Amino acid sequence: MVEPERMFTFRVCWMDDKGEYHTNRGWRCQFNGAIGPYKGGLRFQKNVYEGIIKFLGFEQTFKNSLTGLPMGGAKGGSDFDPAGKSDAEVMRFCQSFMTALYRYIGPDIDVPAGDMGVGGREIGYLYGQYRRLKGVWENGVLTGKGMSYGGSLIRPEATGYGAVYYLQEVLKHENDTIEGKRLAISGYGNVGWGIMKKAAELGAKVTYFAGPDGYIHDPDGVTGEKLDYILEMRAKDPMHCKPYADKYGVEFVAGEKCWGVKDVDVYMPAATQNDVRMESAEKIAASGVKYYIEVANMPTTNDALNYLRAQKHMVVAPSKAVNAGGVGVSGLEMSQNSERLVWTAEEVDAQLHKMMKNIHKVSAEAAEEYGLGYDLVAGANIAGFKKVAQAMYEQGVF
Ligand code: 2IT
Repeated sequence: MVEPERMFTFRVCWMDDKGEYHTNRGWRCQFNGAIGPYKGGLRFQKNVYEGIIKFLGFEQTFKNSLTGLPMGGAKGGSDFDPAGKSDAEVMRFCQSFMTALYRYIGPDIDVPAGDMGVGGREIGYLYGQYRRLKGVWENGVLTGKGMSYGGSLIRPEATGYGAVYYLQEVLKHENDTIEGKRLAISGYGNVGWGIMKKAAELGAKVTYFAGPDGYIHDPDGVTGEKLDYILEMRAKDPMHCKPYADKYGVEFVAGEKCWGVKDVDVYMPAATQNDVRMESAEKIAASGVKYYIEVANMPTTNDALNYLRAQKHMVVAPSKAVNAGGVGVSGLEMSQNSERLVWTAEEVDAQLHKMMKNIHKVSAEAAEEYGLGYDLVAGANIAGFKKVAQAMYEQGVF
């Protein structure tokens, strides 16, 4: 189970707008296909290498199992750096990437989606090339598609919304509610933005958020038109959040993360892996804040996570459960594609909500069953593992 079923590397050559050629590396890790077609995102980021794709594929296997839907685990991507690239350059890169990958994927084989650096635009170019090469309408081959060719409503918001729904379940367990809660998050990408929006809808607010250049403290919370401004700011320059502070006259602390601030109720790292290391974990524990809800894939280093889990006053929730609503709605997109139907936003949102409640429930029950108390980290691992292990045993050694 710790060995990927297969993992491959491929060359991706593309031409920039000046007519110069570039060569990047692409990867796809088909980690485990015991419970369904391989499923997981593609990440385009300069720092990507095999190790990142492999850990993401491993985590994806158990996350997908937790959703309750029939999806195996996979991950892929490239060390292509999308920063500063034109639309045409991104298109040519995506076309070349798909030319290398299309033989190995399909609606019943492996279904990629987005991750960091891969959004609706990239999925569109990737799908266009797949369709051109195969000459069939198989839109179930990718998820995160645009609504004009088989996308699902709520997919862009699903990860952030799901994370807040999961948080609500944790609060309920602790006889607490979401109203009035102040959240400190990192990241204001697709996922962070979804958290901001859903939190505001439910009477909570994100009062701190961190970006690559530092963190923002907005005591009134990111709500209303500020949510639109976040999108605008990100589209212009994804590396800086300081413009938010300049526009709204709030505090900006350069070069720091908001881990350790005391005037919040919940921490939600929603940026990227290894965001919270031991030094930050110590500050978080000392702050007295009770809830530490991971959102990004493995945002906490192992030592830091063990340290936080050992804090008696804290409740810690793991990313593979908290962020599973993203791939969960990808699973719903696959269902819609095979039914040739489009569900309403209300329908998808209701399914997402139900899924997140169930993930929390089966995690809490699994931990309880093994005498571990309310240990959501262990519970998610156990619950996710069991189904995959069962399927592997029943299918025999191969
Ligand atoms: O980390 C993840 O779960 C994703 N990037 C989403 C994967 C998917 O197939 O929707």
